[in-house]
Amino acid sequence: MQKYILIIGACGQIGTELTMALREKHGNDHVIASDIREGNDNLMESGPFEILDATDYDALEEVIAYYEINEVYLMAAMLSATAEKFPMRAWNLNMNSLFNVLNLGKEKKIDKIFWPSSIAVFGPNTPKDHTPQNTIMEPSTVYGISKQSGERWCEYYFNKFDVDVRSIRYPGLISWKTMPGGGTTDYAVEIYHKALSDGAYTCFLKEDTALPMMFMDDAIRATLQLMEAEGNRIKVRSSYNLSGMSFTPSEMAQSVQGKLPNFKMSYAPDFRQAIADSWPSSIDDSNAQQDWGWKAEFDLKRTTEEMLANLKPD
Ligand code: AKB
Repeated sequence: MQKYILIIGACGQIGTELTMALREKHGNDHVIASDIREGNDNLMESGPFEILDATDYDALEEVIAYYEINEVYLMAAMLSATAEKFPMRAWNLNMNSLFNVLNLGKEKKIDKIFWPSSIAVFGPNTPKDHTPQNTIMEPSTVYGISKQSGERWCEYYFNKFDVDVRSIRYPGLISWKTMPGGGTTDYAVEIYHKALSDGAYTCFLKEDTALPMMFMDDAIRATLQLMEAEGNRIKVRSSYNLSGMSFTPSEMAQSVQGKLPNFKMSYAPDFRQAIADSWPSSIDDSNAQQDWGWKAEFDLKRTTEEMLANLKPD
C-alpha cells in the first residue's frame, strides 16, 4: 500500500524539519504539510501544503480523504510558557486536535499516528535526576496537564480501539532552521542567535537550572525510528522517555564561549523559572533504548558547533 502522510503543525520548530525529512524518505508528493498559517518557502514549495485548523474535525477529515492519508503526525500544540497565559486556548488546541486524530484512527480512516508528549508531563514531586519512565508525574503547568492527559488518552485508544498511536516525551529541542515559540527551553536556541548578533544574551532562567535537551537531528531520527519500528516492539503506548543531553544555562554559556570567547551571559529569571523548576534535570530513556534501539548522538559540544556553523552570517 502507498504511504501518504499528513503533518499537522508543519510550520513549527519540529514540523518544518520533520516534513523535510519525511519528504526526502517518501517523496515530496507523499507528504502533505499543513498548518494554520503559512511557513517557510522551502516547506511550502517542495510539496503539497494545506491551511488547516487541527481543531476542525470536518476540515481534517476532508484533507485526509482527499489525499488518501494513512499516517498522521500531529505537531500542533501550544507550548508551556504561552499556555500559562492562555490556559483555555491551550487546553482546547492541545486536547481537541488530539481527539480529532485519535477518533479518525478509531474510525479506521488512518492507520498510524504520531503525537508528541513532553518532559512537561513531570512535576515537582517527580524524582529529578534520571527520571524513570514510570514514576510520580503530577504536572503543575497547563501544558504539562494537557500532555499527561493526552498520554492517558493515547494509551486508552490503543487498548480499547486498537489505534496505532506512538509518542515521545521530547526534551527541549535545539535547532537552527526554525525558531521555537512559547516554550520554557527556548533560551537554548535564543542564546546562539544573540551570541552571533549581539555577543551577549540575558537568560530568563537561573544559571544553575539543569534541563533535559536534545539537538533536532536526534529528535527527528528518534521520531522516524519509533514510527518505523514493528508494532510488537512498541511496549509503551502512553509516551516514551527520550534523553539527549542535560545542562544548565551557565554550562551552555561556557560552551558558546569555547567558540566565541567574548560572549557574555547575564541572568534575569522570569515566570518561566517556576516552570523549569517543576521539570526533571535529566531523563532515563532505557525503555526506548531496549524497545526500539534508541541512542542519542549529539552532546552539548557538537550541538554548539552545529548551531554556530549554521547560523553564522556569510
Ligand atoms: C517547552 O519548553 O514548553 C517545550 C517542551 C519541553 O515541551 N520545549
